[in-house]
Amino acid sequence: MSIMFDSLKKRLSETIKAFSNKEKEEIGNEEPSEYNSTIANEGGLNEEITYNEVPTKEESEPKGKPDRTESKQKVKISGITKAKSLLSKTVRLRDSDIDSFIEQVRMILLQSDVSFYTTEDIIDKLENELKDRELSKKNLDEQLMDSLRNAISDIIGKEKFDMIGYISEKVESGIKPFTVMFLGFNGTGKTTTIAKIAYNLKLKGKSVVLSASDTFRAAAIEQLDYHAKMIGVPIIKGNYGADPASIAFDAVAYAKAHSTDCVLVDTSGRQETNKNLISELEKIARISKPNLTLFVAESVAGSDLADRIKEFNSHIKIDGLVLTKLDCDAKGGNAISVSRETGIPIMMFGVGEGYTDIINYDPKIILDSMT
Ligand SMILES: Nc1nc2c(ncn2[C@@H]2O[C@H](COP(=O)(O)OP(=O)(O)OP(=O)(O)O)[C@@H](O)[C@H]2O)c(=O)[nH]1
Ligand SMILES: [Mg+2]
Repeated sequence: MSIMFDSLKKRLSETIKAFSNKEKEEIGNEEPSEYNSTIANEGGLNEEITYNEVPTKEESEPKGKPDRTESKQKVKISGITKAKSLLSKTVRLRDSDIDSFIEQVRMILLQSDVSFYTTEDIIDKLENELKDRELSKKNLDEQLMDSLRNAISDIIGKEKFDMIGYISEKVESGIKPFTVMFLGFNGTGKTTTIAKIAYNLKLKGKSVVLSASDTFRAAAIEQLDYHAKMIGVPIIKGNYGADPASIAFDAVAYAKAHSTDCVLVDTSGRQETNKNLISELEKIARISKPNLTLFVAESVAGSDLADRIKEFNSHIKIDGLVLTKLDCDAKGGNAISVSRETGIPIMMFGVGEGYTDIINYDPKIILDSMT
């Protein structure tokens, strides 16, 4: 099962195609003498404009942050240059055209739940990529897409994360048991993610014990028990209503007694606003002393996800995020911006309901899924 940001990918590529076709058409159809008046009209300028030679690099170099309004007042391409541009294989986009293209990209990103600040950062970088650049007419759309990829890549970075490798290394370096606690809102995929990680750890030869510390939700214990049996790992469980921290304590004690490599602690879903449930979580963390705390969130969550995680993180330090349900036609925005907004790295993606439907975080996957 692969990640699908289908609608975002489709919208971005359609926008880029339409824009580059329009540009190519205009370049092809315009006569040099008419070109300048088109620019004047598009810029909304009523005054008469004298067309000068193309400014030198020094002249056109923006001082500090580029002022779009100011740059619109300048007409960059003379009749002579346009004639050259008709013949040449390259084109330099007009500021007004870059503006309208960028505006469309901005809308698509915002509507796909990329946060406001991250969107603005991507837009700034895209603007810098496109401004004053000679682009080849032949594959204009590919170059625009490359520019967008570069802009997004700057935001999401290049670092991958290998969860199973990371845990294995820690265990081998003597941190044993290595305890991972899972938390998050209701129904985001915590228990399923635990099962997936247990399955993959076992596959890599690591021993695992599960802690059924969701003693609250109906059937939560049976759900984890079912996975434990399917995967073939032990589970420590109590009764419903039992103290979840004491179950986690028992699981860690079991791991110590049996020389088990990892303890995976399930917890019940909760909202960041519920003080009692948050303090219950603090107690589980205090008693089980997790080496890693993972927040499991749905990639389909809205654009307020980062703020909600930050609130959670102010009570319990979250080391990493797992974004689930990326197979459910997620808008994709959270995968781009949630890490930057919260300062917490995404470590894994859930991409289905099966044990193998989990993949390590890799920024290239995000880029390939949306551009
Ligand atoms: N399509 C898809 N479904 C998922 C994924 N992860 C979990 N699910 C499904 O989401 C539903 C909820 O998963 P759980 O693992 O029970 O979620 P939870 O966070 O433990 O839920 P609570 O304990 O009730 O808070 C189940 O039907 C899972 O099969 C995923 O990556 N993709
Ligand atoms: Mg659960």
